[in-house]
Amino acid sequence: MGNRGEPDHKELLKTMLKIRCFEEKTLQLYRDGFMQGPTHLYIGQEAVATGVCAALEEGDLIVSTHRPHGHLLAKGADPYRLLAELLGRKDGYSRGKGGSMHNTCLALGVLPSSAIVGGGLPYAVGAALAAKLRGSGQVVVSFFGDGASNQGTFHESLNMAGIWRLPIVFACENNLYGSSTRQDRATLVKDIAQRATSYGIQGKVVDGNDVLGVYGASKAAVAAARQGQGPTLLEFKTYRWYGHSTADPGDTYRTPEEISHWKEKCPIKRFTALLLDKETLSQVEIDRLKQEIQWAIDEASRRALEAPFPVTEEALSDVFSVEK
Ligand SMILES: Cc1ncc(C[n+]2csc(CCOP(=O)(O)OP(=O)(O)O)c2C)c(N)n1
Ligand SMILES: [Mg+2]
Repeated sequence: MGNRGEPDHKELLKTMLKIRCFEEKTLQLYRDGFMQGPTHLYIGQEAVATGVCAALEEGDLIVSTHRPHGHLLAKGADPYRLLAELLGRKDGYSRGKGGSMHNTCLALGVLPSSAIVGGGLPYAVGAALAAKLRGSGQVVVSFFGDGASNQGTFHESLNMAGIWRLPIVFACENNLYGSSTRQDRATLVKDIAQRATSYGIQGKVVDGNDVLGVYGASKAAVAAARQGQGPTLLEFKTYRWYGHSTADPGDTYRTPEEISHWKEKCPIKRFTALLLDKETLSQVEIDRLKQEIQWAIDEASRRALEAPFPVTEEALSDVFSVEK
């Protein structure tokens, strides 16, 4: 998969299926009592992480959020190491001490993610400034939600990235809710992308359930960033199928009609229909792909459940702030 010419459609489907399958496994592990705390599922939003990351070059960087699994997998994370982290095992990306929301893999260009809503934007801007000063040619993507766009950090970050024309793409995943608050109760502008105007940068609304549309918009924004034209704010309209986290049933503030309306717009179903229609892949090939991914995730989960926990003696190593 590259960002020159057309993306590899089979790879795009594979990545979306991998994220879906991984998240279904995560939910099962949570329900079976193997995880220490709730986690935020990405099901329904797969096209965003997949399309955005497919538009990046290998050395480019991402900063994720409290809903990070999809972003990491799309950037090439190993499902085994990610599941190991979710289960608190020492093979995890943060050696079992970070859990779902704190995964880092510098080799893959995944900078530390944070549970602080809007907390990732300023250091994504810092990373973009570093890339510019070093002349590394890297582009940074900062993922965040609609809720985060009301944090001060969002506004300061867009302003600073704009005036310094930094190589960054702001990827806002508008899934209609910040926890249980509907976006239009918290934000009066119709489109969050409109806010780009305030900072003199480009803003664009994108159908976040259309992986090719996500890819196309991201590719253009990444190219502009790399060529020194500064940042773009992309707003991806999408929806999370499950509750805010596994601790939230998600059905007290959303109607069944709304949920089923968005399930109809499933990004995987939609892309699969397109591939079948264009005869890029046959139903048999798609079924085989799904089966292979399911086997790989089952195997990753089996290994992660057997993997050792970190030893007590290492409880304080790699921890940068310890209360005395
Ligand atoms: C600064 C801060 N405020 C509040 C919270 C609690 N919180 C966690 S996620 C969340 C909602 C975030 O909504 P959004 O940015 O739209 O992301 P989504 O969960 O929809 O992906 C809130 C309020 C937090 N983690 N950090
Ligand atoms: Mg949201």
